[in-house]
Amino acid sequence: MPDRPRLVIATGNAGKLREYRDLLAEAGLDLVAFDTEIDEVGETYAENARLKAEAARERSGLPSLGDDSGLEVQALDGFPGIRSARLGPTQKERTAELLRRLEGVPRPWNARFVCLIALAVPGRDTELFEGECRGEVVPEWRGEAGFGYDPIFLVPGTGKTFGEMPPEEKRKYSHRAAAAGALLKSGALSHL
Ligand code: ITT
Repeated sequence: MPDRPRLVIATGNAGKLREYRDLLAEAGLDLVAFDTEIDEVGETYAENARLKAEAARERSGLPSLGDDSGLEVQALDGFPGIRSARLGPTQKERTAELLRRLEGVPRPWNARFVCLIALAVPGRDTELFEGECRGEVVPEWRGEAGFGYDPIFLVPGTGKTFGEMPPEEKRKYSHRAAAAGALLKSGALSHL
């Protein structure tokens, strides 16, 4: 059997990597994880996703995918947004810090998750794909599935947080699944 084309997933986040292994399975690629540890100095998700993907492409010489994502709470003017990974040293602390900032703010705490994927292939212009998922932040931690803010993000109409959903259910709604779906549909992975 011929070798499958390789695609670098430029992340140090194990939760993201797990999701890409599932979401991109149908593309038949050999996914390789590589944490570029670059400074996320961009002012948008798109810029940061591009920085990650292009750094991985430069260092590996291989097609590379960068993901920049975050949670935006409407009542906090979109905070933490692109700073979602920087609210504290552990996810428990990041979640607690977000809930602390929401104390006294009337509910519902409408929010959305956003995911930007950058695909950087040697010899090609970098391409961008976006996905979002609208929902509500809840004040108590519910469930242990997924990663990040999943246990406090309630998905409308399901009665469940992402933390209470198995992976196959989260992928029906998630911002990352939407972005990965757009990437697959574009055909950009068909000829790597
Ligand atoms: P890499 O940059 O190495 O990929 P990171 O965790 O630093 O990993 P980001 O800068 O894109 O990634 O930060 C995204 C943060 O947003 C992430 O750490 C989570 O806290 C949160 N987040 C993103 N997608 C999420 C999801 O599907 N579920 C829960 N939280 C998510």
